Amino acid sequence: MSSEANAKPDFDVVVVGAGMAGLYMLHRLRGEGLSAVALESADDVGGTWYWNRYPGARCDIQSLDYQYTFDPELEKDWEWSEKYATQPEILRYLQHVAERYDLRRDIRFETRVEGATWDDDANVWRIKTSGKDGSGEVTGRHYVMATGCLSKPKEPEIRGADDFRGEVYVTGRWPHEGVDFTGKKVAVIGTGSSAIQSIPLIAEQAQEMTVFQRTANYSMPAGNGPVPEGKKARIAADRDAYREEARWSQAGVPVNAPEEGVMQLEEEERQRRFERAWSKGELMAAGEEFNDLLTSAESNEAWCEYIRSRIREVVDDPETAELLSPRGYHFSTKRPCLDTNYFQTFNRDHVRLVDLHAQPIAKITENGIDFGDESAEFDAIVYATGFDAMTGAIVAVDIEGRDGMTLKEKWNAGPRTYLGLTAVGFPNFFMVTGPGSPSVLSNMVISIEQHIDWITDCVAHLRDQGFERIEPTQTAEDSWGVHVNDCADITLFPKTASWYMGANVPGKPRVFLPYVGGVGTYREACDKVVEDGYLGFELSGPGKEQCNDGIVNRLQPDVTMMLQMMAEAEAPPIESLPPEVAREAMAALAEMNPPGPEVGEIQDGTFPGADGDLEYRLYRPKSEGPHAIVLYFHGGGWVLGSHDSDDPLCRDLCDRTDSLVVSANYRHAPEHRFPAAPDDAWAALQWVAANAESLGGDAGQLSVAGWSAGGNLAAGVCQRARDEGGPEIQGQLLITPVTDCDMTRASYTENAEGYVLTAGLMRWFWDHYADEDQRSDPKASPLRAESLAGLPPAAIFTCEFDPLRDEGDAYAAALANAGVPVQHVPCRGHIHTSLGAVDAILSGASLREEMAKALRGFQKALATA
Ligand code: NA7
Repeated sequence: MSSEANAKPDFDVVVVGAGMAGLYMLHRLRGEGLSAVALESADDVGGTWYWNRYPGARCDIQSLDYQYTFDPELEKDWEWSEKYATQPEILRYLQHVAERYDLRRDIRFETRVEGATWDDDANVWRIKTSGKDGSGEVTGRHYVMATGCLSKPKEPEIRGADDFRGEVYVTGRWPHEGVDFTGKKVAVIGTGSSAIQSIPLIAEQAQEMTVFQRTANYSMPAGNGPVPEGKKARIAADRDAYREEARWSQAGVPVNAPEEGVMQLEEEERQRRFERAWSKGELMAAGEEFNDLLTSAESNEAWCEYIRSRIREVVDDPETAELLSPRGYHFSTKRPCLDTNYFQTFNRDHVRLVDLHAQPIAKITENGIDFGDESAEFDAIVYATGFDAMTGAIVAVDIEGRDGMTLKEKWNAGPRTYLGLTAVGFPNFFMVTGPGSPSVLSNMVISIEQHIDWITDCVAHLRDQGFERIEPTQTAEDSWGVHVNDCADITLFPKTASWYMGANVPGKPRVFLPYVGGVGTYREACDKVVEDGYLGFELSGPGKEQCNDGIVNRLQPDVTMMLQMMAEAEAPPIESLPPEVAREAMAALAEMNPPGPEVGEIQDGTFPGADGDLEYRLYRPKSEGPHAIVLYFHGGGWVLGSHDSDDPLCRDLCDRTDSLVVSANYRHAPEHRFPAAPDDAWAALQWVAANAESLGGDAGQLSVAGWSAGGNLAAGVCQRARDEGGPEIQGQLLITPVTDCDMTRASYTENAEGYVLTAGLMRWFWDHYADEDQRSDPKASPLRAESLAGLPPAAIFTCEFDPLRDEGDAYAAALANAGVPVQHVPCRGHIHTSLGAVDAILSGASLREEMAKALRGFQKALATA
């Protein structure tokens, strides 16, 4: 399309939608002196709350939280009548907002957007509309889709749906005049949130009601009633603090952060908390009691079973109760619900539940529904079958970007965005609560306000700085996608075929759509992007260009969380402590770690070190022996640590490899400086090899492993065994090992501070451990060995944010050069301490499995040799 360069568009911003997002967008833009129009297909404001007028439609975030927070005066002005407001009340609220801020004058109602095309010469969006005023075109410098996450109802996808001659209703497009079901035979298809809210009320009127259920849902009693006084008082006491807490919370509502997981609690306490969560009537109540519902399948299942027990209590017929009991997916991985008398409704004689797994719908006929071997007649069918969530409404409009590609084409294999706000190829285009942002996993109002504020500030900044366009870089978009997946992958969410995964719409790519890292973390990322001069964006305008390319979140999400917790604890740096105090601190830290998996047996004992007895701990698998043996050396810079500090990792390796793990201690510096540790490690190797059988192991299947300084010792014993003709070692697993005393490598500078193991701490370790002139001895710096040829196969794990990264990489490269089979695993987004943090750093779990695989591989090599 050609056009006059830099033509002045009709508006600074064209917004699609006049729901909760569109209204606030208009208000903010006006405040910044930016011209804007909102295009809305409905004849009034309200969005979701305009369309979803089915009986029983309510919010299920408390009204005191589910409201705008941008203006304290607006809050003072409005009183909610219930804990969970009904759709009519929320719609009235939004109409009140539209009036209060005189927003309607900037909204074109009954105007549908047919398509939008970016004019790359003029830097404007050309938006084609149709509607009550005929078809037309509006141009805008910026184009904002404020179309909502759940606004495009999903097609029924049931054969014969068009044949039915009776009344047809879709919950998401309910008639404004309401529906009277009195005396009617009604079918409801679907048992999601909309169905669960509407079924009890439709049943009040209907003569007969049949509910067709494909998947039972986890639903808790809403306990609706007057606005809770406690919450009201809390907000009244310090409104600003409360709202600010919401903005930085996990889900946009201030909640208590629990410290315990479900299974950590005694049965009685667990039950007490289950009951408290159940009776609270809040979606997030269980999350306030337990910290691992979204990460531990076992914990989640315990809560699910509790919910099932409550369903059984309510539903009279045991078979119906069982059918209504959700199974086969984790709580919260599909949107859970709050209800009022939902399960009780199935005790009514005129209400029937059909299990679609046992009796699938064959087709819809003129008069009713054929399912299983039955044919039933209905006067009305209600589709409560959900939405083409998060992306549906956005790609429903043909949005054509810079290179003629549509957003739909770009998202063919799943949505790709930067921050869930913008997309490469689509300059000056913004999505409110788009895929890749917290959106549906949060209190939408808080997320909407955050996005609108960000977009408005951005557009104002561009104007003030003389920029005409903004577009994210490919690096930024790609790495945001990686980060969104990293966050999802440590939760149970991706295990369930839900609409969060796009799984409810046939043919839709299976991609986890929202950002699960939390509202606060997300806000921090968005703020950082701005603070860093629009990191990851290209900005340009007449005579000027700017691009601060980069990545906003490079650490694994749980590593970030761990670092934040450590920063909050404000513990003194280890290198500032005397060794004995540092050891106590490390032991205390180890006590706080999750214990790691159960193994068959654990035995403590002593073995003869190079200069006196030393302790070891043996981990025996549950299976029958004899087992392959892994001799393990703990980390701690030759100064700290013990078989206790690395206990969870040893359990994990034992469990995953089905090998006997012997964690052998060694003397520590500064009391016993170099070469005490390598001498003890050597003694341990000989002792284990000589006593393999009596330990229950197979001497022919002996590998060594170690983390950090322990990796250094493991590498060292491999060299010595080679040089001294045995014992034979099948393989070496080196986890972020120390391999060299050279502290000038780039990783020492890049990761000098902020990632637990600091450059200063490494210096402290070396100073305690070895004299300068001893450090280049291969026993201290295995990388400096004259030759690395003939060493056992190695698996080397190095972490991106570790001062030791480069020397681990160098050792892997040097071994490979020397002809040693090497598996080198660079661990993206990890720090020195993350791999051993079993059950604490869940993003390390797949890497721990890789380690185990490597160890098993060493054994297999022998078996097939
Ligand atoms: P949901 O939560 O997507 O629920 C839709 C329901 O309809 C769900 O039980 C589906 O079963 C069922 N469904 C969908 N398609 C079919 C077909 N073809 N046959 C039978 N059953 C079907 O949408 P809602 O409107 O209830 O709630 C949406 C959100 O709005 C809610 O989470 C809140 O955030 C507000 P399935 O589970 O896919 O097996």
